[in-house]
Amino acid sequence: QTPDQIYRTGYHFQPAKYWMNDPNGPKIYMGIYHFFYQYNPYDAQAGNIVWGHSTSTDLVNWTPQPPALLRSEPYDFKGCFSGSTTLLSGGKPAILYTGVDFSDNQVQNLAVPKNLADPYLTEWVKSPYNPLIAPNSVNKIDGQNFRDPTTAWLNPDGNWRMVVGNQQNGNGIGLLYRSKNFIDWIQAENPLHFMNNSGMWECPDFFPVSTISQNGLETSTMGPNVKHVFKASKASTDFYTIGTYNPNKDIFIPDNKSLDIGLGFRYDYGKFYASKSFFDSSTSRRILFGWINESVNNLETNSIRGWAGLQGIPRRIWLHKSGNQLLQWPIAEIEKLRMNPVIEDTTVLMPGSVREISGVNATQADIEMSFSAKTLEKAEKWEANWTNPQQVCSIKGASVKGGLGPFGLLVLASKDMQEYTAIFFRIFKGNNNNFIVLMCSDQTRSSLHLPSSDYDKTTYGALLNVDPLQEKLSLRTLIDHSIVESFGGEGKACITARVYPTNLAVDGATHMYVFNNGSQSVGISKLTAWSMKTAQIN
Ligand code: DQQ
Repeated sequence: QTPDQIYRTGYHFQPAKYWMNDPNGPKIYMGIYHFFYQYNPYDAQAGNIVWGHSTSTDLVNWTPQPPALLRSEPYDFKGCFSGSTTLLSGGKPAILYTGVDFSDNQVQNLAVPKNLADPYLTEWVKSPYNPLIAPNSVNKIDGQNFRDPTTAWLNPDGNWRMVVGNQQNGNGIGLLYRSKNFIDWIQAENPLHFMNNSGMWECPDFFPVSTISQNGLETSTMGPNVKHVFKASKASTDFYTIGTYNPNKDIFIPDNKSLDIGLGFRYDYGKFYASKSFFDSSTSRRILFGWINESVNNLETNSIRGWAGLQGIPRRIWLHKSGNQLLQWPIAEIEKLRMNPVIEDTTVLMPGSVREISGVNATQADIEMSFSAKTLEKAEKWEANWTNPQQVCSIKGASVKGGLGPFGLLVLASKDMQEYTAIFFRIFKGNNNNFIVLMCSDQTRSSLHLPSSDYDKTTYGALLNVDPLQEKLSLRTLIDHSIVESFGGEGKACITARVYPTNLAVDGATHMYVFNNGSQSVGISKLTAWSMKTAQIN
């Protein structure tokens, strides 16, 4: 392995080579999972974008297929940008995608399988009616900001609906369209959702969630016990908001205005963008894919490596029983890659202690654990001016001595612990006798041999809605060479980081530790760490 290939992952999705960005149109058809992605077939940089395509029977191992959409027509000659698939009547798949035309305008197009009897859907045919929707002098849509059609849903009035991302005067907008035949689309008077001053909304996603079950719902499901989720991607972040969709009035109203797009929950507080969900009818789950980009701004590096961009482990998503937020968890199938578990019984992490978890392949692993504190006496005070958890994580990194925490994991660490990526919690006292739980992923001691000028080493942070007096504080972390993907509080907050550890180059030089830098001891219950097998990916 050349030094640069050591960062290639073992069980995260990526093409055999070159550049990948957004996930597009995941779905299941005739028992086969299909995954499409924004792909540059010539280079490890963004550009020449087509729809790459792979298939799978388990969402873990993937077989490459020929690209589904190439740049071939005047309406998509400059790029086949993001979009979605919809299963039409009789389960027939259809792709809606954005084409960048000869004049650099973004237009919406349709493609359908050439042969519906082929479960691998290797060939796609572009509609003779393309472009279906284009900016013009009547609709006055800005052709630079008009892209990424959602999966369509069937309204009780018998017409399809779908949303296209847009921006007008700096306001983020989800334009709503209606169609009877999936070809003629009429713009609704009002957008499905918008937010002033929120910038271009890329890759919108709109789907129902059940209020009474963890099962996913087919995208057109409406009625009692159903809420809707609207997601928009902006400023390198995927924001979602939960609310009510009224199909008669065609409006979506968030339950809580203060948790609207840009203000409230994010799918991930690290690297995870342009995500797309789909309903897996074979297992009744809603599953989410998201793009994890590189941390490097130096384009030469991507070229030398010959690849750039990964997908997060597909996540099952469902509504938390509070109805306030979603929960996310790596799909269960990934657990079949687990081997040689190292199990630690309940232990206490004394103040200032560090303990190695040995016997695990520390470059390709899956760890689950939970922490508990007997008393919260030493919890520090949460300052009133701390409004941004990410900032608090930056001020109070893993190496800062605290009260209750920081405690957590040091992964992709060197033996001397000069280099590591730290995922940790910290519990603070709020003003109303409440507790505030902070989850952080600290990259300041990661990728030590690489300059911060070229590498993004941002520290990430999120607040976790967990009551440490009543509940255990769980952490699951997936480590895969250059990815650290963490799920806190049973999936209430996720943080994904990309790092390029120095020590990975040396066999067996990578280590993993649990640590407690607080002045109060914490208990660890149920720590299990597995080495992960390598999946067959493309
Ligand atoms: N990536 C695509 C666009 C989308 C953006 C182009 C989001 O369709 O808006 O590759 O990352």
